[in-house]
Parts: sequence; structure tokens; C-alpha cells
Amino acid sequence: MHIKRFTANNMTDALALVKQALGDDAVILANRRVEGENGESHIEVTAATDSVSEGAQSSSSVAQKAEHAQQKTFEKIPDNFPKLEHDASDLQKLLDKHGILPNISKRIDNAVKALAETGFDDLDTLDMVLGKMITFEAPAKAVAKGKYHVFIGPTGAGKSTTVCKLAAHKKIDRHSIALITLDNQKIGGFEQMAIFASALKEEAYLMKAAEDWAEIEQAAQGKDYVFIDTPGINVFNTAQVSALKKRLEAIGLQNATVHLVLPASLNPLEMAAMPAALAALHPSTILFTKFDETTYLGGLTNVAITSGLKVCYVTDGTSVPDDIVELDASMLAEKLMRKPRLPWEREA
Ligand SMILES: Nc1nc2c(ncn2[C@@H]2O[C@H](COP(=O)(O)OP(=O)(O)OP(=O)(O)O)[C@@H](O)[C@H]2O)c(=O)[nH]1
Ligand SMILES: [Mg+2]
Repeated sequence: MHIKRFTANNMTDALALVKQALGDDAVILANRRVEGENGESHIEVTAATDSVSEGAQSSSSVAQKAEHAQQKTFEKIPDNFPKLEHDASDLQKLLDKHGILPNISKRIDNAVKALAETGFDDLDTLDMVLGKMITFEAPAKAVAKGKYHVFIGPTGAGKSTTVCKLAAHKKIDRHSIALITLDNQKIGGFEQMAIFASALKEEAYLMKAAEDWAEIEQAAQGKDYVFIDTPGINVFNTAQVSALKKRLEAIGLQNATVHLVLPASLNPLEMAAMPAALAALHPSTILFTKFDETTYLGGLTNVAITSGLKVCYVTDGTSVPDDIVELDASMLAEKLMRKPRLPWEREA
């Protein structure tokens, strides 16, 4: 039984309220005159009903009924309703965990699935797919003889260390080299290069201003490999990019290969945006550093795919000249097939 109290100015209005809320079958249980807050007189009617008819319900009972109806609807999901749960394959889930952007992991997964039908296993197919999606280049082509090699990238990326590693390898292989740095900003920037050069029985050259180039060019002339280190910049700061571009223009970049040096451990989204931010400097390769510091290879994979730049080396430690290796599709596939983990997580 529903029992409710209604208050109105007179009996006619009170009965109209009863009828509206409880319907024609409502029974008046009691009525009395009551005083309002300001002393005015009202009629209070108490009414009851056994059934609440359609169109004669309180707002709360309407809401309850709507909720009930809704629950009923959701209990019966149509058979052909699209699945709302994540239906990604195990491979795609693994790639997502690495931080590969969803549209890219989907593309890789689709390609792997298509190839899997030909009988290859996931590792081989991933190797083949990455080989198609990323432009891997052999070391002899990426760091070609007779060219200037300019290394650019964010601060602390490992540019100078990488220059030292590559220069040492060329020297060990009995090639002639020249070592030049544009870094007159970091304290000890030039000294770092000079100490290393003297260990190789070479000289390092500091190019502070455009006027220095004529003399440095003489020293670089005829060398098998000319390595040019640059100061680290905030790659999203357009003024810093323009300033570096201006300094490099003094050298003339026609005969230069510009290598973008990026730590593999960078934030994947910012990393993916860096080649575009540095487009004015025309990088043609990406060289990944600090491969030893992360197991999450999504950032590296994203930027290698989206930028279209050539990929050749990764560095995997601080040791000069040892910690630099060639990265190819099979090495990347093999690493991506391993679950990335934080230092305290055990390897699966
Ligand atoms: N773990 C690890 N550390 C590296 C690697 N490469 C460089 N480093 C270290 O990263 C730090 C910065 O290296 P640098 O070569 O000075 O970096 P940079 O890009 O020249 O730095 P700026 O000139 O200041 O922009 C140093 O402590 C290096 O030893 C690497 O592959 N792995
Ligand atoms: Mg440096």
C-alpha cells in the first residue's frame, strides 16, 4: 500500500493532487486543517492506494521504474552485438606494453597475422614486417666514407660519446679522421672531445663561429671520416633549432649526413615528434643510445617507423669504443618479443 500526504490551499486542490499522484482508486484516510509557516491556513489530506496506475506516479517511482527497465535491457545483450572487450592478439598486447602506438601495433599485428598463414612463426614474421616498415641501413652506408657526419639531438643524448665510439672504430680500422665540435656552451664540452682526440693521437677542433670554419676545413680536407659534434638543444625550442641550423650552414651541409641521436629511453610520444621538430636540420638517420637502460622499445620502434629515417646503430653502454652495435630487424624483433619489465620485475 502507498500512503502519501498532500497539502493544498483548499480541499478541491488537495483532491486533484491525490488523483494526479495516486490515481482514481486512491482512498482518503484523513484530512485536517494545518497552519503554514506564515500563519496561513491549508488543507492536509492523507491518501492511500494499493496500485499505482500508469501516468499517476510520483517522480521517484517513475525513476525507479525507468532504472528497472534499463537493467532489464542490459541483461539481454543481443547475440550479434559487437564485443566491447579488448580483442587484441597476444602479440599486439605485447607491442602495446612496449609503448608502441596503437595504430602502429595494429598494423604490425595485421601484417604478422597475414604472414603467419604462410607457416612462419611470430618471431620470423615480426622480423620480416619490421624489415619492411623500418629502413635499416648497413653501417658502411649509414656512416659513409668521404662525408661529414653531423650528430644532433637533445641534451645528454649521448652525441659526444657516440662520436668518440665511431671515430675510435674508424681509427682502429686505419682510416683518417677529423674531430670537430660546435659545443662551446657546455663547460668541458670541448675538453671532452680534446682529451679523447689526444688519446687517438688526433686533434680536436672547436668551431665557435662561422669565421673558424675556413681553418678547420683545411684540417678536415681529405680525411676519410669527418665527425662533427653539436651542443645539445631543446629540440622543441624553435629558436635553438634555428640557431644550430645557422651555425651548421656555415659548414655547408651538402656533403654531410646528419644523424639524429635519441636515447631509447625517451618518452615515446615526444620521441615520435622529434624528427619533425628537427626537420630544418635535415636528419637522414636516427642513432639510438642508452639501449641498455630500457626494455621498453615502443618509443624507438614508433619513431623509426613514423619518421622513415634510416636506422643503423644503437649504443648500449658508456664504454668507448665498445658499446655500439648494429641494429637490424631481427635484433629488434627478438627484443620486442620479450616482455618489457621494470627493474624489480622478473624476466618471464
Ligand atoms: N648507459 C648509457 N649511457 C650512455 C650511452 N651513451 C652515452 N651515455 C652516457 O650519457 C651521458 C651523456 O653523454 P654525452 O655523450 O655527453 O651526451 P651529449 O649528447 O653529448 O650531451 P650534451 O652535449 O650535453 O648534449 C654520459 O654520462 C655518457 O657516458 C649509452 O649508450 N648507454
Ligand atoms: Mg656533447
